[in-house]
Amino acid sequence: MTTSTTPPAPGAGAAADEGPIRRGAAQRSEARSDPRLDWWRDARFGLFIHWGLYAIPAGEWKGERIAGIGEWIMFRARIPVREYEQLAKQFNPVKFDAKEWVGLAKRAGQKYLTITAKHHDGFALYDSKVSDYDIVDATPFKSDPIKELAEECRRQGIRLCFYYSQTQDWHHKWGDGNDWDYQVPADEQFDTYVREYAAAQVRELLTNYGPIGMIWFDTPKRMTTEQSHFLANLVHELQPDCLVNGRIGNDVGDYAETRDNVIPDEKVEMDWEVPATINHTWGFKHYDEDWKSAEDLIRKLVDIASKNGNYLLNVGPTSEGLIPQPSVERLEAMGRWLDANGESVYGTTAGPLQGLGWGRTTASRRDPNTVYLHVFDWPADGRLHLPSTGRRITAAALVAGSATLTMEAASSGETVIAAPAQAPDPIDTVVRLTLA
Ligand code: H79
Repeated sequence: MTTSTTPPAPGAGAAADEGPIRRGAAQRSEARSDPRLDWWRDARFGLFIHWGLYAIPAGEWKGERIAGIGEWIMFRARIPVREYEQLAKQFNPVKFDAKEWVGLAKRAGQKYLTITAKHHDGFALYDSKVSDYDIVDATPFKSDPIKELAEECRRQGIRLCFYYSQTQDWHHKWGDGNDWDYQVPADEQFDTYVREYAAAQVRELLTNYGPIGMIWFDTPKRMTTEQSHFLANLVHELQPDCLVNGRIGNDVGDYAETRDNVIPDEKVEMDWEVPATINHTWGFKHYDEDWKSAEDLIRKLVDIASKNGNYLLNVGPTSEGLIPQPSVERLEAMGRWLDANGESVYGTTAGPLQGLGWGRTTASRRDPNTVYLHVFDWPADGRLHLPSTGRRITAAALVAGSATLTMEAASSGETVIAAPAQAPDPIDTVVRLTLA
């Protein structure tokens, strides 16, 4: 493991995904062994859920399709607060089934679930006592889906995590971002919003739903270093093991976040995660039907793992509470692949060979003698040419089905692995190497 990428420092800019990777405390060397992150490093794969009032317009406002990501419709169409908040009266997700959602994450092989407790529109998807703008007080549904998800996650062994938009709140007059209803809040007003309102909601989320894996903050924008520390400290006071992602801002998080949907070109020597969509939106849009294939998603997961990252893959349920079927099918296909090949992803870190044309490598975090080859492009002659890892290989075997493969050392220092003529798995055939 000689190569590493040092990502450029994060910009001070506005967009969530400005700069290639938003760093956190994770970049500091002592953080790399912080055992609080062990479950998350082992997990490699999580489910993101963007769900809120924006699922009702689903990308369309007053007969017009609004460009951009679905959960941004209030901003893009400059919908006045008094008008947008009326959507709450229609939010009645009678088909919501916590067991089904958590079961999907489970079947997909995802180990954590991060749901929007509050997105930029300010609507709380849980029973908040510091606001009436929440699913229990403002909707005919009148019940708290987060409570049900917390219970199901506990039952099914999935870590529950919360997305919380700490900077932007287009409903709160001192939150950031709504310049069509409100004056831009003064620094003291924004500070009051962060320290009183956002903090009170974060406190509720960490007090009322049992152990929480992580709080996923977003778009740090105008957050000061003091404000970032204030919220991160609050999280850690309430639940010391709860992680804070890099978008808390000012390098205060426990791990780094890349830009939305952007996978780094090279391995990154810190704890990091890619938040990503299966189609192009986070919140449900009824006409976004451009879904990435299962093959693409599986290879992205492996690509990310091979560079030491986590994949947080999103679904946007409908206002009725259903996860779109194309998302379900793709996640299930990923789960089937992971059922057979999971040992090459879970509990792994970046592999010793980077920049391979035909595939990727991962390495066990616990067993220094186990390396995995992920073969995306199967060699036409069935002979896999492996550059030297610098270590002697004592055995090679397929992970799925466990057939042993024969090897020969080539004069170039390469190892040639004799493999079946046809790719056993056209998406990614995994070979386990045992090193001396
Ligand atoms: O929650 C998801 C996004 O809503 C959030 N991050 C992910 C995880 C996010 N917040 N901000 N951004 C992403 C950057 C968004 C920029 C855009 Fe736009 C929103 C591009 C189009 C709509 C801002 C508003 C720039 C043009 C219009």
